[in-house]
Amino acid sequence: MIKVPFFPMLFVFLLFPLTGVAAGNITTENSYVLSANPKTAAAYMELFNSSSRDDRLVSAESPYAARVELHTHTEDANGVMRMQRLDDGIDIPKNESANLMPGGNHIMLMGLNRELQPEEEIPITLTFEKSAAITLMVSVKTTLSGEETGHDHSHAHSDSH
Ligand SMILES: [Cu+2]
Repeated sequence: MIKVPFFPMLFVFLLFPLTGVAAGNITTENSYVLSANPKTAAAYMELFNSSSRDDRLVSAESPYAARVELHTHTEDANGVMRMQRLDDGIDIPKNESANLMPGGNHIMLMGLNRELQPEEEIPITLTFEKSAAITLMVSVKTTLSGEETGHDHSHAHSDSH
């Protein structure tokens, strides 16, 4: 006689939300948002694919942004870094991470309906080709300008007051 496998129990367990960062086979770490100006911001994070199949981040959205696009940076002939939209999404190979970071791939939030405040958390929903969509709360780090350059500028502003 065949024993009843315990997998159904395991499956039910996995359906419980794990603090909102783990669902399906994609997990996120070290997520944060940098806002360059009142209308745009970029989200960065590490996406880890623990499944046995390649996956892909295909889109993202946030209730605070009119439009969210997946971007990368490419260097043009003059050595100037420019943002470029990734229409095919961002690959997350099996058992590997996709690292979204300043100067590289990022999630671009455009048309913010209000100015983001440092330390607040904003919801971003990620949609994948295969894994279930996840919504995570991403904290806003700073509102430094020039965040898209990938350099860690620490400008000494000479405010006259
Ligand atoms: Cu961008």
